[in-house]
Amino acid sequence: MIGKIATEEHFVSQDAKSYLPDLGVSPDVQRRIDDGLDANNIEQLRLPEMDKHGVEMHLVSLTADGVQLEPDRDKAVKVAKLANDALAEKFLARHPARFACLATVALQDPKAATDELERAVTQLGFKGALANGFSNAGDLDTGEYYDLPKLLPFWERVQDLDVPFYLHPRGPLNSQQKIYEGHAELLGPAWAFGVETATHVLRLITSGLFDRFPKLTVIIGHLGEGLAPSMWRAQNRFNDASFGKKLKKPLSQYLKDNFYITTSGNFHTPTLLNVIAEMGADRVLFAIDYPYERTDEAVAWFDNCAISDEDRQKIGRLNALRIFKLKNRAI
Ligand code: GRE
Ligand code: ZN
Repeated sequence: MIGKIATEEHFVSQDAKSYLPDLGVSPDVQRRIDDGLDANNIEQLRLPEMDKHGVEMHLVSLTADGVQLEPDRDKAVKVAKLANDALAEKFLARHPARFACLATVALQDPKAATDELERAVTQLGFKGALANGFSNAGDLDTGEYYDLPKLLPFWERVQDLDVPFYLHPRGPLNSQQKIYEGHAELLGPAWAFGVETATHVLRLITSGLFDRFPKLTVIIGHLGEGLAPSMWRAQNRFNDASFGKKLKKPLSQYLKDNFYITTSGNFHTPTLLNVIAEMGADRVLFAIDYPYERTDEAVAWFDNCAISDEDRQKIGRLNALRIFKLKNRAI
């Protein structure tokens, strides 16, 4: 398929390099993530790879853990602004037809994050925001999840601006890694990223956030971080054990009404078919997870997987045009 739009693609900015998790990435991945530091590398590495595989656009975001890892609120706010400026200058200004941007927001400071989201969308032309999981606030043992009441004005602004918010994974707080002891291989994207993000999503839903802001749109990657096949059971037990929490709709209905799920780093047809069955093809977006995943592998799978051509067009391009309000250029 030509004209694919990939929606969870990453870069790193100079000031956010220190927030990269130590996950032992290969020199090749390192070289590719570094392209955000040097605009020429975007032309030498990223764009040729996109061209070769029919990827028209990357929705680019600051890679994990990003400013979410910065416990100093003021510093997090500053680094977020600098990252957004670097993204605008190095990607968007130079190649506006090939890149669209998701803003970094320092949610340690909800007011500053709200202002920065507004600046990024209205002044820089960004299409939404992305955060890498909970924010450290004050120190590295303090994690703030986004169902906290102080985040409500931020969510209200996300809804008012009518832009999506991408909840990208990060690993669990240091104090909550007991279950991974002796299993560092499970702490990162292999497992813990998904558990952390799926639980965060359920916190958002059961907090009533989407009853308050029914038009909010949240995107999650990795074919739903395991959520889609778990919703029936979660609902069944939630009915008996909701601890007084009252929601207007079943849990799975919020997933259908308020969430989009991307294919980032999960190129597996049975899982995709399950997500389509639970959510509908209008709620699924193509993503690679550049540079952590290989474009050739993602595309060889997506272009040939057993879905209808109509669904492939929706997932590969049309849904992204709609929700990010991108210009539909002739392809
Ligand atoms: C990701 O963005 O999903 C990711 C990282 C770091 C390592 C691996 C990975 O941010 O998949
Ligand atoms: Zn990613």
